[in-house]
Amino acid sequence: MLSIVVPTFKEAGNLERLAERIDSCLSAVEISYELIIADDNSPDETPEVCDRLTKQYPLRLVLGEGRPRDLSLSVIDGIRAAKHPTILVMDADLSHPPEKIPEMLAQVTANPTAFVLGSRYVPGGTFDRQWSIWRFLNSHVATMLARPLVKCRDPMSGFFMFSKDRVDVARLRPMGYKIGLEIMVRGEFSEVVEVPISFADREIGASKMNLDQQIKYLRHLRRLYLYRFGGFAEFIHFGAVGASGFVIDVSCYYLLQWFGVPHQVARGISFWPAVSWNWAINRRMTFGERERRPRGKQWAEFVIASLIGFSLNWGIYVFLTTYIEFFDQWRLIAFVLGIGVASISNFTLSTFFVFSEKRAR
Ligand SMILES: Nc1nc2c(ncn2[C@@H]2O[C@H](COP(=O)(O)OP(=O)(O)O)[C@@H](O)[C@H]2O)c(=O)[nH]1
Ligand SMILES: [Mg+2]
Repeated sequence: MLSIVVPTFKEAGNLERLAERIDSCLSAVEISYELIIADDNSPDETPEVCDRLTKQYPLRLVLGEGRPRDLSLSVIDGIRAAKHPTILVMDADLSHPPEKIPEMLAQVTANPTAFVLGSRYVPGGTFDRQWSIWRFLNSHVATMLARPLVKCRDPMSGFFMFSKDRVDVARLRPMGYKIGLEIMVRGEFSEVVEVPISFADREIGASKMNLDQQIKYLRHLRRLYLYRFGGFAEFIHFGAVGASGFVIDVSCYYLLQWFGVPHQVARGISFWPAVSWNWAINRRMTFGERERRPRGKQWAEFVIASLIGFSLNWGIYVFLTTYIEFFDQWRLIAFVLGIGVASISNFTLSTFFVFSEKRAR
């Protein structure tokens, strides 16, 4: 009672071996299944090969329509088309060993609320050691970035199984490659169970992973962090952007003086590149999921919000150090309090006014 969804793009050369290996290990233990090839209109022999395989195996071809090609969206097409209550997703290139499917199915059967993941990074799991240092680093960093979102060792894995009723497919909003991560984060699972796998490098065809996909992954991550941590994720991001603006501010301040500009004037000028930088990055990234509005007006609003923040920052410092003995002795505390209140004010004004458009989830 298993629906196997395989996203494909230009995998004609792998399909026969894939179908054959899946069938031989599932018929041996009498697991009934369907194999859904979720293809994105590959410009190769995929339709012909599928036609031929349909006569031999319980295989169906589902084609992506009316959207740019996207691995995750193809998997969603496949899940929608699935007839059985349990879904398995795997790659077509035989990186994922079909022989592990019975073990994964046993786990889902034992606990239907679990998300079962084929994992390279638990004891017993392996991957091809021929990975270049670049590929290894890349995968490692990508994995670290996803760790706060899910409790598992291999959140990047594309080999996973779950009960369909744990996920509201209409609410998934993935992009790019990491559909497993998307489902883990947005589905209702009691736990992630990792089954060790030996990940093999593909022998036929080529990988479609590229820089474009990696940038998509970062955007996808941001979306998931917002979903999981909401405004708090925005606040942290906003703070990091603020810190980078501070660096620009200080650099300009010194650079201008180096060119002979008096320090009071330098202070007045350096604010502008810093605040413009903060505005631009917040517009593109921190609040990038929100609808955009015309630049000029929004920039002016952000400047006003920042000036209010700066006045608060300065006012608090002067007030505390002038009227309260304690703060006059511990000026740094007054300094930090000023920055703290100003950050909250800046963030509040930004989130409710300057970038007030509703966030898409
Ligand atoms: N439908 C669909 N499948 C894709 C797309 N890109 C990759 N795939 C499939 O997703 C699986 C994993 O892709 P692969 O290129 O092997 O990525 P890698 O394992 O990270 O190198 C393979 O079965 C690919 O054919 C796409 O844009 N659309
Ligand atoms: Mg692959």
